[in-house]
Amino acid sequence: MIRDYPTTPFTDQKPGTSGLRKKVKVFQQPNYAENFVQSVFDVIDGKQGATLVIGGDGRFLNREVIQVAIRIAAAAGFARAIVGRGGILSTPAASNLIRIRGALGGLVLSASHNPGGPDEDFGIKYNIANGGPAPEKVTEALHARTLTIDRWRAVEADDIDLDALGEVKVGEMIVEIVDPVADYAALMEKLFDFPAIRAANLTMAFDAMSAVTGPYAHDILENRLGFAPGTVRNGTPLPDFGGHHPDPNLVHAHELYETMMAPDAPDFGAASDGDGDRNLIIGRHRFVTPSDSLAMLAANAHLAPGYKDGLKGIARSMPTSAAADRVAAKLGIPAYETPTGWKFFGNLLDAGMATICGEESAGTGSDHVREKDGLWAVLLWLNILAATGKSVDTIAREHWAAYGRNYYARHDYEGVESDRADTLMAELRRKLATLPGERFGDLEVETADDFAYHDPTDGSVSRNQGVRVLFVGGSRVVFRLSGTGTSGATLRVYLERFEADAIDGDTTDMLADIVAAADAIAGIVRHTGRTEPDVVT
Ligand code: VG1
Ligand code: CO
Repeated sequence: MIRDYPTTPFTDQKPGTSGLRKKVKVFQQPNYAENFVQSVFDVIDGKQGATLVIGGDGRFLNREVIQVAIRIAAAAGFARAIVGRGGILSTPAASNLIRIRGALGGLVLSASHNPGGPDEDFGIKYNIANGGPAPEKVTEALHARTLTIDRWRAVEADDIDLDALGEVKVGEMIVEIVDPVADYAALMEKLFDFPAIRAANLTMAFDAMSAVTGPYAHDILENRLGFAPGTVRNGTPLPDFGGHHPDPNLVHAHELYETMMAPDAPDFGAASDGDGDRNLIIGRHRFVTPSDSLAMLAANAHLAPGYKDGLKGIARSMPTSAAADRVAAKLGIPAYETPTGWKFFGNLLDAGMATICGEESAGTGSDHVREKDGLWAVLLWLNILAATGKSVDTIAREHWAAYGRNYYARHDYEGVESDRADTLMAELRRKLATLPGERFGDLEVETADDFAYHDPTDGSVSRNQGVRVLFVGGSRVVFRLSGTGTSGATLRVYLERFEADAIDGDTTDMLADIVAAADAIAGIVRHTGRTEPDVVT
């Protein structure tokens, strides 16, 4: 029996950088999640007889929304829903399942690196048949639908047991509960040389941050690769991530950083985020910035079986440092610059134009799925360490000696009043035309613009993707507002300086004049009242 539930629109269901993210309390309003899920199904074609993948990062509300989504999917005509056991699927594992099972798409329930729990964040994202986040034309249609929706439809059925593997029927739809790890781990075994990693006898610390990668890391790192029990820390997914912020950076993964800087540090350290698509890489006594990690992975990827034939191209988001571009130039392959957010890489990957992609926010991945992939990056690093016999520190230093070093940092100003942040950006945009030629200390502005992306595969254009100010000599500052927050605005300021020879500098010292210029240009202190960023990554 299918039942119609009358509803009225919510005006705040516009997807951001990566799906719809709101406070749990917002999602708990009657009809809120239902409206969004129904709106997704209302704007996509081909549901009759199709397969849908559903899974999430295990955060508070995950199971409840999955049960509802199953009933709405059954009413929408799907023939099969594939759901991770316990409602668990990491974002890259969901992407893989969509691809290998020929699904029409998938619902990924996550607010990723945002905190979880009854007073924190929840999120829903729709991924399309290639396994990747829906592109803007889909999210725009979806948003428009949320503004007109007047009913959602669901089959009348009880909740199912999400913890029992196997198949059950909900209405006419088969729900298949699958092991969330098995297919993903098999894919990793194909891409990387597991015997070589095993034989290298490396030591490692992996912080799963009480989020979704725990079961994946236990199976892949400890069971399949033979790392010592205890290698995986915080390996059980918790609905509130143990009260922590599952964002793998030097602030929120501070304990891992301490471990890796200690005299008895293991060879390799890594962490992942809420939904398993990000990675933090820290070698023994050597932190690697995500932008550098992308460049180093690209330069050495051919050492792993999955990439032995080389790369077709490298893509990075605009705020990500240009270190990867230098690798692309040396390899004689194209480099692409896209707006922030993984959805912009999908077309390049589908077209075979890029093999490896990355973002400064600790996201790297390849054409093996259509999402960024935290454990993939960890395994590629391990494969490179095993194949070369070198330490992370040696690989980093040799890389900088060969390519020069892009000193890089991101300063985040969180919880800024939205009006003030908007005013800052508007003022900045107004003065773009007059910035070239202006001097800030020793820095002279060469060009300044508001980044617009012209997708080379489908001709679509995405404007207003961040203000970038380039200085003579290759230094740069980028300003944009976050599209993943759930309260107020977050101003992100991306700072970069290239040095061909001085590779041993201290990042803070090397960026000091650019930090000063950034404030002089944008009036950060004047607009936000903040004299220091909340988070430096
Ligand atoms: C942030 C990052 C961006 C990333 C996005 C989703 O977006 O900057 O690089 O793709 O989060 O990552 P924003 O708009 O807040 O800057 V995740 O791990 O939350 O799916
Ligand atoms: Co994430």
